[in-house]
Amino acid sequence: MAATAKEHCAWLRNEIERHNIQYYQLDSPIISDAEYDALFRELQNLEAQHPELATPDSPTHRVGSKPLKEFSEVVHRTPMLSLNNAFSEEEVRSFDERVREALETNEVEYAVEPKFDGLAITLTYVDGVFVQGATRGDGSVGEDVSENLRTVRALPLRLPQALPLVEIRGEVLMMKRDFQALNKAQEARGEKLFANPRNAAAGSLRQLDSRITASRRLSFFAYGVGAVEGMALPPTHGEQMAWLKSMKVPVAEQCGVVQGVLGLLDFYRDIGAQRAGLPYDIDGVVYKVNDIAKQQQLGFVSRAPRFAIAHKFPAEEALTTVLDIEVQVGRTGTLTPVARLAPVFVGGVTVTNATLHNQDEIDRKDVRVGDTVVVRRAGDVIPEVARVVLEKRPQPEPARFDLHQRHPVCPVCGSKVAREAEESAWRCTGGLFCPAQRKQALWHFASRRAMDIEGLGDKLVELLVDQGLVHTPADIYQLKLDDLAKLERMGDKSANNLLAAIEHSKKTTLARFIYALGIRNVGETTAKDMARHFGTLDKMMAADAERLQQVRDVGPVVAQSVVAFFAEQHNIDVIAQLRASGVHWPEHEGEAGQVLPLSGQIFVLTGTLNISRDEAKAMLEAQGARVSGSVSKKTHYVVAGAEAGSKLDKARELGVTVLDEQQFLQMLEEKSI
Ligand code: D41
Repeated sequence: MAATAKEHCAWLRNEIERHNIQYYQLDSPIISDAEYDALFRELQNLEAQHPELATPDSPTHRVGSKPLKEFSEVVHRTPMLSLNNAFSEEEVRSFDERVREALETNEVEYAVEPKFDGLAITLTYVDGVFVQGATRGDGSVGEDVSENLRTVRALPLRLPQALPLVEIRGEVLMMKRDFQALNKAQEARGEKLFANPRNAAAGSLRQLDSRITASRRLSFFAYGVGAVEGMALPPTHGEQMAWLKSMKVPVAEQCGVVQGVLGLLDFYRDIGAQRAGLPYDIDGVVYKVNDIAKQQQLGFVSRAPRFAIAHKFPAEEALTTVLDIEVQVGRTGTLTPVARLAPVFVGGVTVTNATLHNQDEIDRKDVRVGDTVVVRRAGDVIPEVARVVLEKRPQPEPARFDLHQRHPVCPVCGSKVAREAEESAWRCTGGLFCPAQRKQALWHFASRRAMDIEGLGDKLVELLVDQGLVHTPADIYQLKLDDLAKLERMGDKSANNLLAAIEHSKKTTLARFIYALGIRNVGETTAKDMARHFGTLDKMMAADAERLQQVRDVGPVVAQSVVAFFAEQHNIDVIAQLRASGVHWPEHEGEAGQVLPLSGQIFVLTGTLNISRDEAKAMLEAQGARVSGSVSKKTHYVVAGAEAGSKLDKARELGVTVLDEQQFLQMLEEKSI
């Protein structure tokens, strides 16, 4: 007898989820992609014909939906902690020692697992149904990526047991084979390639259009349970992971339980040996005290638990040859030597350049063109040349590399290069005449913490300079719709958005404006100090080196850079043009002449506030206060938000006044003028 539509629907769903588990959890697909797609389409058709058969947990919901405008914020029910790292056996031994001492025991049982190189997320199931997924964010607040996670076939849309609440923590990642297939497809479509599986996973998870996420094959592995209601969880981490597995949640096969530090180190070696053959990237292993009650006894330091540690694999190294040594010209003209390398795959990416920092570094390592070198790359760090393999140096020996001999003039603009006494870096003296410096100066000017012109990034600046549309920051404010619409890849809509962003940036602050000028040695903090001290740009421009040094933390070097900057007529002209175009900021008397309500008061912000940190900082600084990152005897006030940690403890220890958010806002209101 033919199965009813309802029965067939159920069979198809079951079959599809079974193949998901085969592919994502067991790493052993038993049907081809085409066969899988056929099952999927059959289910889609059946549900279309019989809408009454659709269920919220059907795999057909994994296709994505309308793009979002932005992700909303999710406050985690319990914070998502971070992990401390150990890079050596010694550090693992001292971790174990600390744990044993705190627990007053001779040997500890540990849960061990691979450390996935993915993105930490939290999943929420209500009454057994997947309702929300969020990124870790800062640990307290993440982004709601539910629509994207719903498309991830590796995670269940319904748990077999319908508990009122289950929170699952884990890592989203992309398997090596899916990453390779994705890049192949990207290449065929002429789209950008991802550097490594982690970037591909991150890029896919943070898509506002979940249909794109659905087209990428993301995987997921759980590493723990958050809040649970409706049952008591088993008392060890290992058993909790086994419970997750019984809930059809993917758990790494390598997870286990070992005894003592020797068990940890065995596991590390074991997984290290398997690493290259695993279907996904891992960057170490994680050790956790197995007994949950003991975990609680150990507690946390700041945001990382004392009961767990990540034991990282060493930075990857690879051999390659130096094809050439070139120089790049930085924003302030610094010439940075860069080794062009024969492409080599290391630490998950293909490396073709490595920084050599400066001449001193080249001398110290004695890197020459033609040398065989060891390149090293760890995590997101810029690749570097670790050392030269002297035995492999070509014969006859290539000459030592002398940057100044090779580049007596700037390779971009041909200006003279110069080096100040006691400085190791050579600089192009061309200033804004040099296109390389001009582009970076413009990019800095527009950047988020400077004038904050959204959409004016490095690519667009490059285009605007190369097309001759923009020479100085003042030219940005003269751009017209016609100029922009002519540019490659710029439609009317983006052109209008950019013009709106430019218009918006005209209203700024003196500190941002000073920072945006890109004066050598004047970073964000110095710019703020200058703005606070002088109150008006004219006063700052009129100050000599001696007056400038009355600003907090300003010494002769910074003062000289400021004097030199304002001594250039060109810079004065650009500033005048900017002001004439409507760039403006509130001016005041300046601290030099007047004391603000919170002058001299040092604040520390900690925990999660309802307003953003940047906002709170700006409000305080506007009243003359300083905001510091750490609590000391000099601190006057600590503002403590939700889940404040060690800084709050320190404040109490030192007897520093602690304000909650409401008291803080009230104080600002009262002190305001
Ligand atoms: O595989 C991982 N990347 C992994 C991450 C793991 N296996 N276990 C983890 N355990 C934790 C604690 C112990 C804090 C619950 C983690 C992470 N945290 C983690 N925290 C932030 C990112 C990842």
